[in-house]
Order: sequence, then C-alpha cells, then structure tokens
Amino acid sequence: MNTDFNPSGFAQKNGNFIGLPYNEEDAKIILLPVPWEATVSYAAGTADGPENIREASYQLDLFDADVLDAYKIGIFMKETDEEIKELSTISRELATMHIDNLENGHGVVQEFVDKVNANSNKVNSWVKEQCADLIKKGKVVGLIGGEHSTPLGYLHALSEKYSDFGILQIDAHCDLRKAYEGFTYSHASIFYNTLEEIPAVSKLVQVGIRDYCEEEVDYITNSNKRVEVFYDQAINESLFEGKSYRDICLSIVEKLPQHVYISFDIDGLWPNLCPNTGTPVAGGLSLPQAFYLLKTLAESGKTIIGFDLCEVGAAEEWDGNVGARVVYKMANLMGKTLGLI
Ligand SMILES: [Mn+2]
Repeated sequence: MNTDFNPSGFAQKNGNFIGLPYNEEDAKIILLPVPWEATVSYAAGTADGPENIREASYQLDLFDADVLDAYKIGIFMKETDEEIKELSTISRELATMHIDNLENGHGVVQEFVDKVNANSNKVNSWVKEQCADLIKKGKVVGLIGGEHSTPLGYLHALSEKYSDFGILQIDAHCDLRKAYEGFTYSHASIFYNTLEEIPAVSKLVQVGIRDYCEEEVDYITNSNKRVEVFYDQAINESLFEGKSYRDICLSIVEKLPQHVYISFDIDGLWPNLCPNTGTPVAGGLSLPQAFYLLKTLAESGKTIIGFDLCEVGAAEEWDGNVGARVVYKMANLMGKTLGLI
C-alpha cells in the first residue's frame, strides 16, 4: 500500500474500487466481477453492473462509522473478464429468442436452451476456479454480479473450506425455483441449486421476500427449517404493530449458524435505490434497514465468510452508487468479523 495515501482526499480513478491504494497481492479482500446475465427475464444490463459499481465508487468517502480505519483492510477489485462477458452476450441472445418463443406460444428450440445451460456450466466452473484460487492464496472474496445465478461456483469453493455455513439472503425473490424458463442455472434458481448441490449450506435465511410462487413456498415448507423466510410483508406488519426493528434483526441473525455468507440481491432494497435492476419489485428494505441488519449480524459474534452483490443495473450511475455503498459496507463488516483490521 502506498503510504502517502490520504483517506480524506478525493478518490483517484486508479481502476480500483473507491480508488483504494491496493493491488491483488497486498489486498485481503478481492472483489471478483462476474459480468453474466444470460437468464435475466425482465430488464437487461446487469452484466455491466460491476463496471457501473467501479465507476460510481470513486464518488464514495472512505470513512465508515461502523468500522474505523476501514480503508486499511485492503480491498482490490479485479478487472472484468472479457471472455465471460462475451459468453454472456452470446448466451443472452439465445435466451431471449427462447423466451420470446415461450411467451408467443411458439415451439421450443431445445438447442438454444442446451447451449445456454452449457454456457452457465462454464461460468459456474470459472467462478469456482477463480474463488478457490483466491481462497488458497489466503484472500477473502466478494463476488459482484451479474445476475443472481453467478455465486453458485463461489459457494461450492467456500464449501471446501467451511463444512457448515449459513446464507443470509436479502432479496425480493426466493430464487428457489427448480429451473426457470428451461434454464437449470437461472437467476431464479440460485438457491434451489445451492441447497441441492451443497450440503455444507445448513441454513438459508431469506429477508425482504415479496414476489414468489407456490412451488417456492412448498419447497420452504418441506425444507425442515433449512430455509426460513422473513417476508417483507411480515417485517412491515411487525413494525406497524410496534415491534422494534432491532428485535426483528436479532431474530433473523439468531437463525444463522456461526459462519455466514451474505447474498445480497440489490432488488431486496426499495426500487428507487436500484431502478435498473433486472426484476424490480415495489416494497423492500430501506438502505438503513439493510445496513442495520448487516451490522447486527457483524456484532452478534458470528463470522461473515464471504458475500456477493448481484443484479445491479448499469443504465444509470445511481444504481452503481448504491451498489458501491452496499459492497463497501459488506466488505468492511466482513473484514471486522474476520479480524482483518
Ligand atoms: Mn435474487
């Protein structure tokens, strides 16, 4: 790290997150962009989410009242991989043709679906390799999507280090569908796939859920409490009836095991904080509510072992600005619970 660095100065556009003075070797937390959005079913653009976050991050100040000297933890954001981005563009064209066929009642071209599924497998393997390699080097990873299907490979890599961990998922959607629109590794299936493929994930706690289907409710009901949900409606009704938000956060955190991974879908927040996300839904958490929940987790004595932020749009800088704040807060709190500072 450059010792002349002034954490109160303006951010240098040096290619790194918030202009932080680290490289891949000396940083402890590595942000891995995954520019993949093949199966996005609604608004496109999240493949460029990581670069929007990087660009918007220069606007942020480094002071974090929850983690003093947070800038010293050492965060480095890797370059976007152009091959994955290209694969996303090709796959998204095939997926769009397939979804148009479905919506217009035309025959399904199985070749389109198979190709997208094959490319999803490639991305999952690439993410797993990247993350496993970083973990082997003693780094901690924050994955930045892309659509919400992107963390699967990372969760596989983590399961080789941690034999038992839980996931705190902030999201408008359960993402528990067994495939969606024919795509095995759909953004809407990330946690179905996670739970089916990774036994080390002993618990999934979902928060902010407000757009979901019967198949998902059945899956949750039959999960023997491996999945527990704090629906957006239930959270708000508890607040309206006088329960404190602190008590709600404590009951959420209580459900999680010692090691916790955070999966943050930006659409878990109010849509005015993520207007260009793939699938915006009215309602959700405010930013202070989300941050308070993360802080409650960090102060509970549990350890944050990794995180992702997905579905950040790229059509406007604002989405990147909010996304960058969410990434910084998760990285700082994770660094604190891991004793990196
Ligand atoms: Mn999601």
